[in-house]
Amino acid sequence: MASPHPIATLPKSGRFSLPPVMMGTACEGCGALPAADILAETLGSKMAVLCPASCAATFSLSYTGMAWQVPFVHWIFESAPAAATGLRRAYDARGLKDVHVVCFAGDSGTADIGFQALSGAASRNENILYICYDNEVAMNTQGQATSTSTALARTPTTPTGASALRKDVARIMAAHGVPYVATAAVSHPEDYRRKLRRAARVTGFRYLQVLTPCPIAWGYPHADTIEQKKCQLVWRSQARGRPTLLT
Ligand SMILES: Cc1ncc(C[n+]2csc(CCOP(=O)(O)OP(=O)(O)O)c2C)c(N)n1
Ligand code: SF4
Repeated sequence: MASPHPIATLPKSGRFSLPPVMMGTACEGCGALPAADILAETLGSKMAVLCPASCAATFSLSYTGMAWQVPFVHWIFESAPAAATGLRRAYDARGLKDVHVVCFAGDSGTADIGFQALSGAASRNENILYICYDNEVAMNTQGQATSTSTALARTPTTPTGASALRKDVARIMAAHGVPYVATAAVSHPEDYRRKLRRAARVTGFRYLQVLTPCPIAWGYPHADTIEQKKCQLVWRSQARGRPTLLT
């Protein structure tokens, strides 16, 4: 049934041009869509994107087309940073050093199964931009808890509440000594844009974690994704538990 509310999250940049919600590959109000679209708009054509298995990988491709207007790789779940390393080397070997190689991965692909490859790439200071879009669950497989789930969040694998220990990947990346680490939220698009622009000026491993609400997992009306209050509330409550790194 058509929503009575306008969809605030349709891609607009022209780099991420197919409207995935209309293709039925992403849900209306998905917070990861504006995160992808703003990335495409900000970095433009000098970019190649790599997604491990996730909702983003799913809405990036369909049988009939690809949402990204730049080279795109759909990679296996556990090793996106390793694949991005190879892609970086391939571009460098061809003299295309100005092409940004970007991993766009969910929080489970980042903090859980992909963590070893992430830490390896960070330790080597690979020249890639890693973006973790954080919806705090493994949503492509129905919302299991991840190690970034909010404490006490009820999910199919944590019916009585997720662990009180939440993995702070941004701080762990900072502890690797990489040149750029930041957090953002799609409720604050200007701040996210600014951090993307800044990350684009840095050489070496860059980590940006962007909070992307998921109306299905979080259980709020689809049209509210960008509503400042909701995101801010989540953001602030997270920051209370563990100071958030904002560069
Ligand atoms: C080795 C392996 N294990 C499990 C899966 C199934 N799988 C695909 S996507 C996914 C969850 C992804 O979660 P996240 O990275 O948080 O992204 P989201 O789906 O929330 O966008 C899982 C478990 C897989 N593709 N490969
Ligand atoms: S389930 Fe959530 S994260 Fe996945 S496409 Fe739908 S809204 Fe986006």
